[in-house]
Amino acid sequence: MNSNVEDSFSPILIAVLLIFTTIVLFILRRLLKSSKGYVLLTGLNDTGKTLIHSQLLHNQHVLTYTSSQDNVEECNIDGKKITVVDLPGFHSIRQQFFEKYKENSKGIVYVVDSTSLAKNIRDAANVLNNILSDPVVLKKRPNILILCNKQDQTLAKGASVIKTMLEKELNTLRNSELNQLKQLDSKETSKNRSGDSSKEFTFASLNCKVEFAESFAFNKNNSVDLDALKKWIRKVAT
Ligand SMILES: Nc1nc2c(ncn2[C@@H]2O[C@H](COP(=O)(O)OP(=O)(O)OP(=O)(O)O)[C@@H](O)[C@H]2O)c(=O)[nH]1
Ligand SMILES: *[C@@H]1O[C@H](CO)[C@@H](O)[C@H](O)[C@H]1NC(C)=O
Ligand SMILES: *[C@@H]1O[C@H](CO)[C@@H](O)[C@H](O)[C@H]1NC(C)=O
Ligand SMILES: *[C@@H]1O[C@H](CO)[C@@H](O)[C@H](O)[C@H]1NC(C)=O
Ligand SMILES: [Mg+2]
Repeated sequence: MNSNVEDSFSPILIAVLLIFTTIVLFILRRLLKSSKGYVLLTGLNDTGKTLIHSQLLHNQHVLTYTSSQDNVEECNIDGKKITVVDLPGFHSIRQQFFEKYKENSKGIVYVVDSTSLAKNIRDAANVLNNILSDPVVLKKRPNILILCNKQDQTLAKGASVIKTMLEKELNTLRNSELNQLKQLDSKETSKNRSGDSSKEFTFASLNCKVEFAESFAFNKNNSVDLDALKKWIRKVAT
């Protein structure tokens, strides 16, 4: 009996065990790596994404220009290392960069310029709607933060006003999409489907969690307020 047990711990068995353990560890590491989540900074151009990213990265005000590239950096958010991606907001390249990162996003920050939202409400709602109705987003349900930036400006609208404005515009947008679908539908099948156009759109009715926060990445006194954003990032990326 005893000699049998000793036999089973032969060098060959130990070698096999070692190889097996190595393979398991290797696979585990790959799995952990691929589930690593990004926090994305999205939104229209000129809303402040690149400046926010620079402030998160090295607490620094930089001169920014319209981005044509993605900025992927590991940021130290109050002692925690999290990869934050700054995406270009220009309309013709916006989508292709979002496609690149959406699969691996744990959190999506939608940055709004709180001083010019009234003027850009159509575009702002449209781009937000594209994110909210993206198949990958619907499936993976990342946390979403609508960041009302440039709060240092006196004309900036507050988060609750911005929430109402976006809900109203998203409601209009979704109803007109629904009506177009209905028209197509009635032409093809002459069925009378009851849509839910009577239901007003609210962020609360969505499947994923949407939160709102205010920030500024710059002001005349060289101060910033990104506390709410940092708190949210820490919460989401753990
Ligand atoms: N007053 C004020 N200005 C800001 C703030 N954040 C950004 N800006 C300014 O807004 C302008 C646009 O900022 P960017 O960070 O380049 O904007 P972006 O979202 O990266 O724009 P794209 O790269 O084109 O998508 C710059 O002149 C910034 O200095 C803010 O909180 N307050
Ligand atoms: C932002 O993009 C729009 C087109 O989508 C353009 O008209 C506008 O000039 C751009 N703003 C800046 C500051 O680049
Ligand atoms: C289709 O529904 C509308 C109201 O939603 C109604 O007025 C209309 O009569 C219906 N048509 C048919 C063919 O059922
Ligand atoms: C900026 O500084 C001035 C005086 O140095 C102060 O009166 C003002 O309140 C400050 N503004 C902000 C937004 O901190
Ligand atoms: Mg930029």
